[in-house]
Amino acid sequence: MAQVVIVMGSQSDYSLMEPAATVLTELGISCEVRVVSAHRTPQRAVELASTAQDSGVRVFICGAGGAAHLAGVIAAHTLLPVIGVPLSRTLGGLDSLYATVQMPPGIPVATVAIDGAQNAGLLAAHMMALCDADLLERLRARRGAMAEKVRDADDDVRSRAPKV
Ligand code: RP5
Repeated sequence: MAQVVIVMGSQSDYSLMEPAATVLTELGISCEVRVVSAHRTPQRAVELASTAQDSGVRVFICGAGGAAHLAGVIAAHTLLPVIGVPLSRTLGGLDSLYATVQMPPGIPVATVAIDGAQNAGLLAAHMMALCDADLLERLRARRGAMAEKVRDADDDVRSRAPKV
């Protein structure tokens, strides 16, 4: 199995969750994308979560909208780290945000922003970089490139701004 499993509650969530797969792939981390629902296929959710560690999975990323129990159900059945992505499917995503972030004590879910799938992918990469020096270097390079873009933008607006 892949190092990171990206799970979503419905195929209709795919476009919002794709950035997690994109960033992981850019960083050379293998990921598998699954549709498994905490409500509609609860047994499959339990089976996926409870067998993942022995299959070599290192991190779960779980995205769902509405009454989003997916990340919590996965977290309840594994000791792997679980990153939750609240999705803006209804109520602007606030329902999903609260459902994902407000886990009761004992079962943690590291929740990113509403529709924050890219950051979920990056956070998973940071976790994996704890014991992967090459990956750490790739993450450093990515940050360097990001900073360079901001410096270029700064130069650009400063050169174009009206002057007295
Ligand atoms: C949630 O219900 C899914 O994660 C999705 O965000 C939402 C709607 O699902 P569909 O009705 O589009 O399948 O469980």
